[in-house]
Amino acid sequence: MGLPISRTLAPDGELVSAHDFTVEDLRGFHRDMVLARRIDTEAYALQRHGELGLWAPLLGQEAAQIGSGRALDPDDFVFPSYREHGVAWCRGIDPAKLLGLFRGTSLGGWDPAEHRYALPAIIIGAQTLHAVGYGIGLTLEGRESAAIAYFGDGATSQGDTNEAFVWAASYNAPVVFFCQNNQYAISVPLERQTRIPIAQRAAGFGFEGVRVDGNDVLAVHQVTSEALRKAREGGGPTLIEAVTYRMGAHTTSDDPTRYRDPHEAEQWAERDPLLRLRRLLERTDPQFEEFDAQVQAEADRLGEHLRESCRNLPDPDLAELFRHVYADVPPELVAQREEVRSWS
Ligand SMILES: Cc1ncc(C[n+]2csc(CCOP(=O)(O)OP(=O)(O)O)c2C)c(N)n1
Ligand SMILES: [Mg+2]
Repeated sequence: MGLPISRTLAPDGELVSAHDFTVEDLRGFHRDMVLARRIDTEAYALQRHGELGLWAPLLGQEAAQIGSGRALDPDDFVFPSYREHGVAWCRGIDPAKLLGLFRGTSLGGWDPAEHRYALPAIIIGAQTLHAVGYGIGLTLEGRESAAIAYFGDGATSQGDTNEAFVWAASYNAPVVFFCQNNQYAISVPLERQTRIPIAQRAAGFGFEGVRVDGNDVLAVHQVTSEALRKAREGGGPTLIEAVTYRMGAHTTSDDPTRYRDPHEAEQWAERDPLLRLRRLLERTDPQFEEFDAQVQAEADRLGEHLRESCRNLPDPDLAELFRHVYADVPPELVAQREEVRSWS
């Protein structure tokens, strides 16, 4: 039983199936993954220094996010959850803007329409419905672009996600459901979510499901490009299950040593998405060392930018909390807002 896993680049850096990426493409993936990891480790450290309230690390999921994020056309629209910092990077969002949300200084931080990247959904699975609604809208307007929803393995148990699958199938919506199966929903392991591979569920809803090695940036890019192309051309939805691993904690408030066997993390460390592309490039690109040095210097500058921007984020006006809720603010809220204002 089960679907095969698409793979192009094996953990040891050997190519196991064909691809038509140029050396420049491969270098681009390397650069993006290194920078995505730097955004993540830098933000994690900022939280530990008390500069952020919380951070949801992407560590280990760089290939899933960069491979899929770089497959998007400018006009496609992303509906993310809270961990997709690498996809946000691909959409041209200054990572310093992601920090505002986790520092509590911003309710959003960017214009979703400008970047075609919605604000993160914290309600598990809710964004899958938003993506389908948007996708149906695309069809009604006769536009040839696609929506993509990012969610986790745990989200597949959520009612919203299953409703989104039904609607997407019924309306043949141009939506790619991109599930990062990172093996855990906080402390709950994958076995508790499903008895069959997640991708296999798509068949029951009436559309295609594919499994891909989520730590193989090349295969993820290939599979996502194909699903997006199909969606834009009227071929309907696809569920992609990117099989990966959350190498870090669920968030900075979580301690995975309480529920995970440390050997498991060691095994996955060997399948590190950055390491396998590095192994390929070291073997095949004579100028890689020089290029990599430039990327590391760029990562250092990005880290500095993040630390500096984080500390300089302006404190919000607390009364902002009362905006964006009612068009006409009711008198009791006006009274509360004025009380809050009087504190500062
Ligand atoms: C509707 C809802 N229920 C519960 C939560 C609490 N919660 C936050 S993250 C999470 C686990 C989600 O796991 P998964 O979908 O695998 O995504 P991951 O965090 O692993 O990326 C839960 C249950 C929530 N945010 N929303
Ligand atoms: Mg998960």
